[in-house]
Amino acid sequence: MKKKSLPPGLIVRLGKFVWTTMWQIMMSQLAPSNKTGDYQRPQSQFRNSIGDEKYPAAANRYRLYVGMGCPWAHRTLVVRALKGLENVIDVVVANPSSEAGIWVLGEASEGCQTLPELYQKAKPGYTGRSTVPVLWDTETQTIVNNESAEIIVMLNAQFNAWATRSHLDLYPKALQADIEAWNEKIYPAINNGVYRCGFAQSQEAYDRATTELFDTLAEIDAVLASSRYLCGEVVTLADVRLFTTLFRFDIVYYSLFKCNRRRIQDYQYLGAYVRDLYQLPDVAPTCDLEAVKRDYYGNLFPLNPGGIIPCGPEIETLNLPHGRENLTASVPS
Ligand SMILES: N[C@@H](CCC(=O)N[C@@H](CS)C(=O)NCC(=O)O)C(=O)O
Repeated sequence: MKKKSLPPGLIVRLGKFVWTTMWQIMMSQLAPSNKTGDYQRPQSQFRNSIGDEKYPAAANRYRLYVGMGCPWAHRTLVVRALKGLENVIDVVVANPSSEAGIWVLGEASEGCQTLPELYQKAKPGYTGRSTVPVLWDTETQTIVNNESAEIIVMLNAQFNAWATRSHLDLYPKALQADIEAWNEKIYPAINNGVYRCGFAQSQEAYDRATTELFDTLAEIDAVLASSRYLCGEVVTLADVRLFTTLFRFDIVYYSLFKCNRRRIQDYQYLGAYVRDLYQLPDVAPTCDLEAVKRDYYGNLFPLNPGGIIPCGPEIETLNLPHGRENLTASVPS
């Protein structure tokens, strides 16, 4: 006897409806968006500073909690490396748990196993997101700051008494206006822009984000034709902030976030610029290809439900000569 089955059109319609509804619910958890479907990143809530009366600069008092896949946390690791603060500020690495959707500490720390526990310890009843990076004060047992843009300014200036590269100023007074102008352009269009592409919940939001992203990359590529770094001859925090996004671009944003008009290594100047930054002293060890792939492909379920981690790309090309030395002479040594 012939088995009765549902008409195929109905199965497809039902499947699509259930799948799309689930996708929208999960996306709104993962990525809060505004009315037009644009991704909006929540504000960081701990905004104190090293140098305040409560948090004086000191060696081996403050600690960073980071995730190796995270571009925001990566900024803090790059500045710590460039300044030579490895023996001054300790690092605890957290890993994302795909089941629980939280950061789990690689080693128990301050009596906590997870990042949400650490946030609760800092502020009982805290209801915001528990994000990396975190700058932690071991003395008062609290979070000093959880905003990467501010943490890197502190790491650049407040620990020079102990830094092995204290002479390197990544945020010099004379360039601050220029650096801030770049930051204002690069954050929405590139740093957060790639997330706006990947987390877009409508075609219009995606189109807007990709247009802005690739227009800004083209603009920067043109500047880098004659300028070694964004603000001229010296590497600054603006470059660090751009670098951690560009390092991930061809690895995950190009494919997973659909930023696939062009790869960074296909740009005439941006490709070499990324190699230049990657090859600065002590920066390469902060770049963890496997963690980036694992953290993005393994944990953003609505974007990659099968959890398959792709085999590529190969990134050995980052070690190839960049040929940008002739643009200037001043590189941190
Ligand atoms: N504004 C923050 C953003 C940090 C951030 O969004 N970190 C992500 C990892 S890449 C995170 O920890 N997300 C966990 C969550 O949102 O629950 C910064 O730049 O420090």
